[in-house]
Amino acid sequence: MMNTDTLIRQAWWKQGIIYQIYTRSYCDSNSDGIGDIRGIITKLDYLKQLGINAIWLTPIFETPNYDFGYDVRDYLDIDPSLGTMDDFCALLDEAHDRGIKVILDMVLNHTSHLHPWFLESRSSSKNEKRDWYIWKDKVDGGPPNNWKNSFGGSAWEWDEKTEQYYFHSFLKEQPDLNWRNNEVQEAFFGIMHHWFRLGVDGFRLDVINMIIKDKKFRDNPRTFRLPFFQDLKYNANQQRSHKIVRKLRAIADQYDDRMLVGEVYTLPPGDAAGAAAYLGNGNNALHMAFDFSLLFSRWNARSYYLSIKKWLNQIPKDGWPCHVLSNHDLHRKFSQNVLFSETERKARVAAVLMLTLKGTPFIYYGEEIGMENERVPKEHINDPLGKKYWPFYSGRDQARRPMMWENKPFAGFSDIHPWLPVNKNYPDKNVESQIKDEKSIYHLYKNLIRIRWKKEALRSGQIKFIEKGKNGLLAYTRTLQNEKILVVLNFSSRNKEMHLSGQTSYKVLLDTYISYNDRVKSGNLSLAGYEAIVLEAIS
Ligand SMILES: [Ca+2]
Repeated sequence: MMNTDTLIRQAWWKQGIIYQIYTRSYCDSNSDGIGDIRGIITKLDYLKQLGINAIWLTPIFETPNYDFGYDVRDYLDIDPSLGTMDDFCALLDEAHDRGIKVILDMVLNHTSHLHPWFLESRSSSKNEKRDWYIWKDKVDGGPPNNWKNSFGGSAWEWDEKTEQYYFHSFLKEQPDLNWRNNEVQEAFFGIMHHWFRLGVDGFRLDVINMIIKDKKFRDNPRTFRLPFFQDLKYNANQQRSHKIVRKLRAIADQYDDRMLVGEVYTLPPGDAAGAAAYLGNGNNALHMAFDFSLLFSRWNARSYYLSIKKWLNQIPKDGWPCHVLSNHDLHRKFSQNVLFSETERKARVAAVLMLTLKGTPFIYYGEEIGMENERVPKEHINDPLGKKYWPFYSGRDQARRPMMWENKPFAGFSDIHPWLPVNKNYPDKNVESQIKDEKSIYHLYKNLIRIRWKKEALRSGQIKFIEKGKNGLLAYTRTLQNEKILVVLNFSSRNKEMHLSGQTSYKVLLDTYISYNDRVKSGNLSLAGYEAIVLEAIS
C-alpha cells in the first residue's frame, strides 16, 4: 500500500519539476522581437503537456536593462517590454488553472542605479536614504578596499558630486543595497508580501549569499585563481546573511505553500557545503538552493557520482535537494564544440539522471529539445559581459537565444528579427518537429516526466547508489515502501554490462534506445554506449 499521507504532505516544489523561462526569449506575442508575458501564456498548454508543474520567470520588473532585468527600477511594476500588470495577473490565473505554479526572480542584493532609492541616496550625503546603499570615503587616495565586481574591475565607483565611493558587486549601474539597514529590509519584506498576496507561489532569490558584506570591509585574501585573484571571503557568505534568509522564510511561511530557492554564487561555481548552508536546519531558511557543481562536472560517471553524493550528503535532515544542468548565467550543459562530441546522446543520459535523482529537477527552457549554446556574433551581443570581454568571452547571450518553436522564420519565436538571433539549427531542432518524432529528446523528457509523476518512489523514495561510476556506469535505486525503481546510466561510448543480483525481475519503464523487451530478468544487463534505462522491480 502506498502511504497516502506522504502523497498529501509532500509540497508541490518537492513533487514537481520547475521550468526556468528566460522571459525575453520564450515567445514574442506582439512582434517587437522581445519575448513577453502574453507570449508565455500562449505556451502554457505546451508546458502542461510537457508535464512540468512550475515556471520560474527571469525578472519581469520594470528595468532600464543594463543587465536585462537584474537591475530593477520598480519592484512593484512590470517592465513595459514584457507586458502589464493585467497581463501578469492573467498569467497567474491561466497558469494556476492548469496546475502550474509561478515563481518570480527577486533581486535583493542591488537595484538599478536609476531606482528612486538610489537617486535619493546619491543626491546628497545627508539624504535619509544615503545609508540604504554602501557609501565609503577614499582610503589612501583610492577605493576603500580591494574588492572586485563580478563583471571585472573594482567594486567601488567614485561619485563626483558627493565625493564618496559606492559599492557594486556587479555593474556600476547595479549599486548594492545595505542590508544591515532595517529600512531596506522592511522595504523588501513589504515587496515580497505584495507579490505573495497577489498569488505568486515563490521566489528565486538572486545572489542571496552576497547580500551582507563584512562590517569592517576588510581586504579579500589574494589567490592565484582566475578571474579575480582573490577569495570572496569578506563580500560573500557572511554569517549574518543567514539571519536575513531566516527572516525571508518567516514571510513565506505566513502564506500557504510558498517556496524560496536561492542562487548561491561562488567562485569557482559549485560549492555544495556553501549552498546547503542556506537551507538552515531544513525548515527555517531557504526551501532549496542551487549547487552548480553538475554544470561544471566533466562528462564522466565518477565525477558526476562524486558531485551528486557530495551534494546529497550536505542536505540537512529536513532539507530538500534540487538539481540543475543549465541556466541563463552559466551555459547550456550540452553543446557541440571541440571539447564535446555525441552531445545529444549525452544529453539524453543526463535527462534520465536529472528526472530520476532524489530532489527537484530544474529544466532550463529549450533543454527539452536539446537546445545548444551558439556563440553570438559581435554585432548582435547584448550582454554587457560579452561586450566587455569580446573576443575572449562572448558573454551569456549564447544561452539566452530565442526558444525554437517551429521551422518558420525566426523559429516561430517572433515575426521580426528577435533581440538575439535564433540558433542556426532551428530548422532541424524545434518543438513542432520534435513533437511529431517519437524518438526525439522532447519525447524522452516528456516520458521521463510522466514516469516521475506515476512513480512516487522517483519523487519521494530513498536513493541508494549501486554503481558509483568507476567503470563508466552509474546506477541507483529509488525505493518507497514496495515500489522500487532501478536506474542505470552508461556514461561511456562503449557497451557495458551490469550484473543484477538476486531473483528480482524488472519491467522496463524507459530505455533511451528501446533495445530491451519490456521485461528484464536478473543476471546481466547489457547497455549500449550512452544508453540509459529505467526499470521497475516486479517480483
Ligand atoms: Ca514582445
